[in-house]
Amino acid sequence: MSDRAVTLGQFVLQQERMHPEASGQFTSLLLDVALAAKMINKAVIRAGLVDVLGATGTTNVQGEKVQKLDVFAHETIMRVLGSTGQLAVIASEEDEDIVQVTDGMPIGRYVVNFDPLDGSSNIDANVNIGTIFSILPRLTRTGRGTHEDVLQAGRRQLCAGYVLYGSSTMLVYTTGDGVHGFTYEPSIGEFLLSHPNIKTPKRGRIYSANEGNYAHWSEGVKRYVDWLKCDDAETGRPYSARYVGSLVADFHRNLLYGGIYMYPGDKKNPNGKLRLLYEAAPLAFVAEQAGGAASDGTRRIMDLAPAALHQRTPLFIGSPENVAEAQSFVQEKHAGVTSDRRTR
Ligand code: AHM
Ligand code: MG
Repeated sequence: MSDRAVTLGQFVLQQERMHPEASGQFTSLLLDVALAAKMINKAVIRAGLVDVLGATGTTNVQGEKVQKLDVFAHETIMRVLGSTGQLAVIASEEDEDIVQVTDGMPIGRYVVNFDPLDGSSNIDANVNIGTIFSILPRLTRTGRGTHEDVLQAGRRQLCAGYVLYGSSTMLVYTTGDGVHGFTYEPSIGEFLLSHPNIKTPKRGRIYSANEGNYAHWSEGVKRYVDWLKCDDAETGRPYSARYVGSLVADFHRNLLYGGIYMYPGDKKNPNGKLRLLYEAAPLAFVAEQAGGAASDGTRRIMDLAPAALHQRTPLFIGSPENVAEAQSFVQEKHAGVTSDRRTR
């Protein structure tokens, strides 16, 4: 590790010099994402103070309108990215339809899909939440961007990443050349390189799932989770359960420590809960670039071609050996634990 602090801006310029095929336009788009992240971070860290500082109804003491944080995050990203002239179209988890560039504004070559504030159930409890983003090249050639531009398979992504609002705020991204993490230093307003070239362990001893859904899971998923809890010296089981309930937080911890996050389909929701475009595909790009894997149980997430904007997908993501094991259970190729050894 060098003893010089490197800002996100310096780092992306340096990367651009090493990879001249990356255009300056694209670099500044990534910096715009970082700018929106700083604005959202400012709101997130003050969220608990809204009542203390005397908000009345929907207005705070400065007479400003108090918005729900997820709406604020959505509008901030739209405002920052929507006016740069670099985008053809934007899609957000918070918007039912795509958002095209306003009439009269310059139209760019890129598409951004994002989840403005993921982990919504944790917002009011001061628990980690995140922003997830995915940048794609547009497919159509002229005019404003369309659904076709937004609905592209994950492997077409140029850049993807997330911002984690936590004990420190971090921005982690990949452009297909490794995964790099930056920690926000609020006193200078910069993201500083803190985790260059992140590699995830081949196998980890953490599993993250909402086990409250156990009764609705398929036999394969039940057997897999039962198996994770059995004693086995060779694979280091039983594994530890860790579940924040914010995908970005659970994913980030497992990326660093190794392990698997899963949100399988179940009897009620065969495609699970998570969205392919805004959650699964961008994190799959990051996972793979860190040496990990991401699957829907049978297929690679990056190969899934979305048919609808808010399409959901089952997700198994993390260390490659763990994900491969999960797949073999889901596909019923692994017998797992016999019924008398089942934990329930
Ligand atoms: P959200 O986009 O409404 O926040 O939903 C996605 C979140 C993920 O962050 C998290 O992993 C998952 O939903 C938690 O779901 P559950 O509460 O069913 O465990
Ligand atoms: Mg979400």
